[in-house]
Amino acid sequence: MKQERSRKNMGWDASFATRADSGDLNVGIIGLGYVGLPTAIGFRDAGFNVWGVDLSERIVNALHEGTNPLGDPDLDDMIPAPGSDRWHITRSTAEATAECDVLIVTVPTPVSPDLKPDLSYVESAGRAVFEAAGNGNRKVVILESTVYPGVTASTWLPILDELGLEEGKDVEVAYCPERFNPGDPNHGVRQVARVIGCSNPEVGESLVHLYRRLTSEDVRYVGKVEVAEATKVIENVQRDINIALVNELAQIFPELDLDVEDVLSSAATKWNFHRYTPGIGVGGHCIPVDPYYMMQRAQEVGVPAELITAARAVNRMMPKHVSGVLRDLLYQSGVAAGEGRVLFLGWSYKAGVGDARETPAEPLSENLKDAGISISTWDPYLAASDIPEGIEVIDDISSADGFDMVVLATAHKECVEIDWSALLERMRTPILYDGRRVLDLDAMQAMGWKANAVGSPAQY
Ligand code: SAJ
Repeated sequence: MKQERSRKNMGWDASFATRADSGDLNVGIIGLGYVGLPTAIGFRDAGFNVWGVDLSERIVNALHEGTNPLGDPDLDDMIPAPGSDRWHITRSTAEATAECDVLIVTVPTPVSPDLKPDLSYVESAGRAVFEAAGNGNRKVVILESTVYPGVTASTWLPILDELGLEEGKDVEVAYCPERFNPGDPNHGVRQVARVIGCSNPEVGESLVHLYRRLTSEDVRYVGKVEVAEATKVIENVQRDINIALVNELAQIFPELDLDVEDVLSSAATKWNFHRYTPGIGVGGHCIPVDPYYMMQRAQEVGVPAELITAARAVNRMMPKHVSGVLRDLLYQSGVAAGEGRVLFLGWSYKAGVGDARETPAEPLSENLKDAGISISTWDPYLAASDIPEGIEVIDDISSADGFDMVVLATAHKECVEIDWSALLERMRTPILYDGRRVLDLDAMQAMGWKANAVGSPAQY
């Protein structure tokens, strides 16, 4: 087993690429969340000595016990056992910075309640690293969090000036966007292509060697930091716009007595038609967030991001649109205002993961509750504590009884595969609404459900 190097004052030098190729580097990961923890595990699995840093005592204690502190079940059996070699977990950024050649910052970049980018985590993590970087070590500091072009320079370089640190002498700064896909074992940190931006091409090219050991996919140096920053944010902007298109079509086609899924499936026979699926809304901490970064940057340079803004508005309004359709279905089926009982199958923002961040189920339920409708939910991936106050949590789907409508809010496999005929028997009113377009509506209608779905003409 390779002996861990005890060399202090680590950092970049001409041997960096060679050391990266042999795994002979100490790599620190700052922020052990949905991206940082898999990244830390990935670098350790790739043979590097890893220091993982998180401010959360809960996360650090769980990892010291060898347990998974996150809701992603894919990580359950990937957490190194206590005492594993090349695996150091600490709450101290300074300790990791002193021990590491490379510090990778994977902290959250949320948007504030007024939908402005919140860069406070990036700023504070960078400051903690730079304060401990020392002089002359050329510590490599890589930001992976999703930002917009210019954030690394505008947030970190002033700190370097304040601390009297110099790029190229005391630190090297780079940007390599995370492309981690929660709940998708085929696109983990070891199976996704990466791009690296750095103002110093020699350093940038040497970092290709570092990430080539992490992932089996393409890794390339793409030029200055801003190129890599822009790459990631537009990847998710494009996705938001594409989803907004099908969500807008899902509002138009039922008025033409057409099912949007029939039209989309037909259009998908064309070689370059990209298939997206309408839903109750767009959740998560990537797609509904990242466009605001691009919008902010465009506004700063005086170029209106009209399409990006409009698409974001369509997706953000989807839960409100769907709640109007659901209320109409209930009332048309004789359910008196203020008396309806609705069951959400799934609450998570995405199938196969236990993550309620920005889930559209929340605004949808709030709109319905405002109309006096009571909401219950069953989500096998979430704990009761993940569900907001005022929503009844069902632990066992076979106990669900007396509802007027069931909404498939998240296409978890477990939700799609429930015993639909048994549930039908226990419904007070047999209204079904497929919010993720994964059910066979004809089969459900034949079973006895009033089978409805986002983008499908109403069945009363
Ligand atoms: N959604 C739709 N219709 C679609 C696709 C998604 O309504 O056709 C909804 C989902 O239900 C969810 C939201 O959009 O509420 C986001 O879904 P997502 O599949 O984009 O999943 P995320 O948010 O986990 O996005 C991540 C992103 N990965 C990174 O940022 C590294 C995204 O870039 C990936 O493309 C995406 O995973 C993926 O491919 O699954």
